[in-house]
Amino acid sequence: MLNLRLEDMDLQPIAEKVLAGERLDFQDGVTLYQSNDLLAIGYLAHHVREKLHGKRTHFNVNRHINPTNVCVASCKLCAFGRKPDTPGAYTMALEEAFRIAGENWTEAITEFHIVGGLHPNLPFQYYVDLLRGLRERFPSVHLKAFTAVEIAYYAHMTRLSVREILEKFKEAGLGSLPGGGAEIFAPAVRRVICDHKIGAHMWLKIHRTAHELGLHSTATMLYGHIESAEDRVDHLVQLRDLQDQTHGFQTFIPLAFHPANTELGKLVEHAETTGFMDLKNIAVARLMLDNFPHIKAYWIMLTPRVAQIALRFGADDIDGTVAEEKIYHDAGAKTPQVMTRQEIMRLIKEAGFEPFERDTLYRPVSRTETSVSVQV
Ligand code: V47
Repeated sequence: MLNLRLEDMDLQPIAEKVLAGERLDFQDGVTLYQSNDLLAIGYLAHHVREKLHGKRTHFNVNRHINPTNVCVASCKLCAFGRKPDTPGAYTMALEEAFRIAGENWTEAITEFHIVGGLHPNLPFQYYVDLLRGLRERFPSVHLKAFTAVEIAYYAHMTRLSVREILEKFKEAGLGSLPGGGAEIFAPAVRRVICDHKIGAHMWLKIHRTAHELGLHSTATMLYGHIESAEDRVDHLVQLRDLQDQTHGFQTFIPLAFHPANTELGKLVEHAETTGFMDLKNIAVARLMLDNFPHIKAYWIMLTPRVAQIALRFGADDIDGTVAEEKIYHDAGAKTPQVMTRQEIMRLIKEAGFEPFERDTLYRPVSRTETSVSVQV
């Protein structure tokens, strides 16, 4: 029996379910979001995290590559996308992308995380060649690339099916899909924050298809703008339902909305999310997503300080070294753009956990001074 003191007695039946290993329902999710008893919620989430992973805390050595910020969509939530030929718009030549991929190669990277805008003129072959070229040059690096939104756009551009696009990418070296573009599934919110993006049905269909093809993926949720507690719970439950069917999601990453330089920032009453809200989202996710192996505290978005505390609120993953993050920094993030392995391990150890370097598929990575290998 846990030594849990509740201040909010509405949490009592939820605590009993969690301790008995029972699934929480929609109303439980709303109750958790409405409660201010953060320590009790965190305690329960930590209980689940410890049952799954003990003290193990995952991280990886990765690099973000954003080949273009040119984007035909005008999502109010985004500060990254630019219209073609406007100030700040860029598109990397393939050779440039390959050069950036290999820049400052001081620690062997195990993952490239590749996402970009919806460019109106880049041919589909550019993306295939990007994957193929990276695989040839960096054969040991896992390519986690293209959100469901990008996949849907390439299918629309080429008139190929989503499955065909994914098959072509897989053949060129795609290893898994990142979780971006999910935002909040509720249509009324989506209409305001990302009007031109695919809807929930399509986002989920693309991840389902990826899972059917043997690709793993991650899932995100953007919170802290105009969404309600019910919208967040609906989002989590839709992800949980798909996961029950495919088991293809590895990780869930709650993403805090950063308002600077965005249209949505002007519509939102408050400024940035608070530490309280960030920790609550991590903990509620751990409690609701009982079939997701991992919950990630993305330090770029949370700050290293809050991400470290999130490890006691249900998170078992802190993302990676990242290198050159653009999406959040265009939206005003004050965090550094890179952390070293040593810095990440210090954060984890200081909080009483054991750092566990993983590859994208959560297999252990071992390093010596001169080499890196993944245990399969
Ligand atoms: O889809 C865009 C979000 C996402 C803003 O898969 C914003 O492991 C806050 O998905 N404020 C892209 N959020 C990043 C992403 C991600 C990050 C880390 C790890 C993984 C993973 C995926 O960033 C977008 C959108 O939801 N975003 N603009 C903004 N102003």
